[in-house]
Amino acid sequence: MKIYLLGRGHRLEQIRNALGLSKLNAVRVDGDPARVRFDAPEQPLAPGDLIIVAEFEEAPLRAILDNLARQKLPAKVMVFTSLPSRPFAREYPSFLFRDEGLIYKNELRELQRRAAGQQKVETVRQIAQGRPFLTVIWGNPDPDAIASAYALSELVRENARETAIAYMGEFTRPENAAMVNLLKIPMHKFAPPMVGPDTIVATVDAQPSFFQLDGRLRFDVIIDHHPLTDLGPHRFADVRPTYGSASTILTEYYQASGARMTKKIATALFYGLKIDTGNLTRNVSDADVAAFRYLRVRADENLVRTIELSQLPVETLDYFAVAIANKKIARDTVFAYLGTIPNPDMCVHVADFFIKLTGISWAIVACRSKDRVVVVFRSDGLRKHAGRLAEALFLDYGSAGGHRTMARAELEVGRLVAELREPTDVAIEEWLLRRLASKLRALAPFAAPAARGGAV
Ligand SMILES: [Mn+2]
Repeated sequence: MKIYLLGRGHRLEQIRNALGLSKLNAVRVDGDPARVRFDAPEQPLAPGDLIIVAEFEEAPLRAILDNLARQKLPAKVMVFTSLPSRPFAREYPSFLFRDEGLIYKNELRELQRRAAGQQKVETVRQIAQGRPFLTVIWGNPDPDAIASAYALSELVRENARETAIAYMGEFTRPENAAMVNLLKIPMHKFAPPMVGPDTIVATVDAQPSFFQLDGRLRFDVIIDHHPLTDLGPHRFADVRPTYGSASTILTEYYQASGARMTKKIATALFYGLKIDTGNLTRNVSDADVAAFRYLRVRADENLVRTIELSQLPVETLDYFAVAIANKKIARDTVFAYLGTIPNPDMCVHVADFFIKLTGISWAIVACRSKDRVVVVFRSDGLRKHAGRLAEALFLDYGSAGGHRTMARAELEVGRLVAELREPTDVAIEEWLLRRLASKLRALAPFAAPAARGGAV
C-alpha cells in the first residue's frame, strides 16, 4: 500500500511525520497539487492506495479536489483541513473528510474525560488519606459489587491506613462465592464494630437510600450506576445511570489515574461488567464497550470461565438423583417434588436442567423448605406464561409470579393445612399435582383424587 501526500501547510508535515513513525510507506507528491495526474501510466494507483490531502485555504483545496474527482481514481482520498468539513463532505461524497475542529473536539472530550477521572481518583484518595477505609456492599454480593468494592479498595490502598470490604446480605449464588475464593478477595459479613469513629465508609453499586439502617451508617463515598436517588450528606459521589455496570466506572478510574491494574483486578472488573450487561447485550453504553475492550486483554479468561462454570454445588447431584427418580413426565410436561430440603435453590437448578430436555415445554420443580413450599416454573414461552400460571394456581397461598419463561411461587405451609390433613411430603406432593393438573392437563394422570373430597 502506498500513501500519497498532497497539499500545503504544517498539517501535511505532521501527517508525514506521523506516517513515518508508524513506518507506513508515504510519498510526498511534488509539483502543482491541483494538476497532478494519478491516472498516467507512470503513476499507477492500486486500489489499496491512499491519497491524503491537507490544505488550509478553500480555493486551493477545491482545485485539488476537483482535479482528483475528475480522474475517477481507484484509491481512497482522505482530506484534512482547518476549514469546516461538512459542506465539502456533501460536495465530494466519495472522499473522506476530517476537519481540525472535529479532531480537537474528540481529543478534548477524551482529555477532559481523563482529567475528570484523575480528579475523582485524587479526591477519593485524599478522603481516604490516613484513615481506615471500609467499602460496604448492599444486599447479597453480586459480581459487579464485589469487583467494584475490590477495585476501589486497591485504588486507595496506599493512602488509607487500612482497607476492608463488608457485605450486608448473603452469598446466594455459588459462582459469586467462587469469584471471591478464586480471586482471594478479602471480605466479611458487615458488623457495626467495623465502623470506627474515623472510618471512611464507601459503597459501590448502591446508594445510601438502598440501606435500611435508620441512618446508622453515614456514607462518605458513593460510586454507582443505578438511577439517582437522594444521596444525603456525603463527601464524594459519582452516580452514572447510563452505565451498564459500576465496574465500568472503576475501570475508567484506573485508566485515567494510570494506577496499576493487576490481573486480579482486571479479571474481577471484567466479570462484573460481563454479568451486569449480560455479555454486553443489556444496558450497554459506549463506555461499557470501551471498558470491556480495555479489560478483556488484561483479564484471566480461564479464571473467568472457571468462575462462570462454578454454578452447581456438588450436593446438587443428590437432588438431581431424587428429581430424576421421582419425576412425573407426560407429553411436554415434567414435574418433580424434591421433598423437604434446606436450600430451595435446588429446585431452580433441577428445573433449569429439565426444561432443556427435547420435547419438554413445561418443567415444574417443588420442595418444602422450613415453613414454605417453593414451586419453580420453567416454560419454553411459546404461547405460555409461567408467571400468570403461577399466579392463577398459587397466589391464594402466598406469593407467586414471574415472566413468560420463568416463575416462582412460595406458599405458606400454614395456609395449606386447611386442605391437607397433615403437611407431610406425600400429602404436599399429591396436593401440588392435583392443583397443577387443573391447568396443565398432561399431569392429570398423576393427580390422585383428593382425600375425603378435599377442596382443590
Ligand atoms: Mn451493578
